[in-house]
Amino acid sequence: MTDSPVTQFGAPDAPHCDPSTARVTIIPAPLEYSVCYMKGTEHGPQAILDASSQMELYDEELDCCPIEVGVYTRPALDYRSMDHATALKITGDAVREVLERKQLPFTLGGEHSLSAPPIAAVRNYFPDLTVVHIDAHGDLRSEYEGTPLSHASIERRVVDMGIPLTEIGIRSFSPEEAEFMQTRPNVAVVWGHQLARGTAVIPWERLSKHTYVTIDLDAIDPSEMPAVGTPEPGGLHWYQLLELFRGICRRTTIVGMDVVELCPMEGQTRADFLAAKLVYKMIGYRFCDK
Ligand SMILES: [Mn+2]
Repeated sequence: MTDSPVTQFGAPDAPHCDPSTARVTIIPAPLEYSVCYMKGTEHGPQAILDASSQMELYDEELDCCPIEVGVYTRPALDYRSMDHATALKITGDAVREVLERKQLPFTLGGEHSLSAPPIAAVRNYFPDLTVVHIDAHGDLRSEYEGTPLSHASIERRVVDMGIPLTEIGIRSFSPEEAEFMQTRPNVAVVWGHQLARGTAVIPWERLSKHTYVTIDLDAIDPSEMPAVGTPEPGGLHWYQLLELFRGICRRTTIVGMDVVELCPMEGQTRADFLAAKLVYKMIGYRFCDK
């Protein structure tokens, strides 16, 4: 363990973090404005970076070191003394810079509301974009607690952008969201209970050539991922999530992704480590799966 905070994902054994040659840029986004239950997700990105320094960098499943594709971690976005809308704007700007360098933007949250600007930025580059949203919650409210920028409305903003949306792992849905689904928006939902019972059919045909994947860590079962602001029972398990993500990688090109809502808890380093390892597995499947 080092005392100083880790600044590069996978450090200290990560020599492959040159920003000019990297294929992935990690964007730490410690955003926390509209959190409604457990607070602390602003510390999520740093906890992931810290835990990443404890990972082995060889992937036994892929028989390679995914870090070698080049993974640069830019300095964390600084939201201090900024309102929520401005914070979202600079998040989108950061993603745009990464896209201009022809790299994959990988944002680490922070609360889920941060996903909207990256998705909008990526869609500007890839107009056929579809979004896969892996989460316990539908996040389809038109607004929540008085703001349309809320983490609980993030996927509604995706629908507003006219982007086809596929939600997976959902097991917490409000009456408003159920009513919204009756309007037949361009949204498909794979429920948590269907995954648990083995009756889920993933609508792969909805994926276009280019896909953005957003993973809210509360999609994972709280027994494995306790450190989230709004835990829900009955979630995905580690290998189930990996298989799902790998399946997406095999059918479409992922051009942007994020992992959000880690809310580090005292004594729950397993959760930080799971998040870090998930990020690394995602990079591996995206770039190294033959
Ligand atoms: Mn959620």
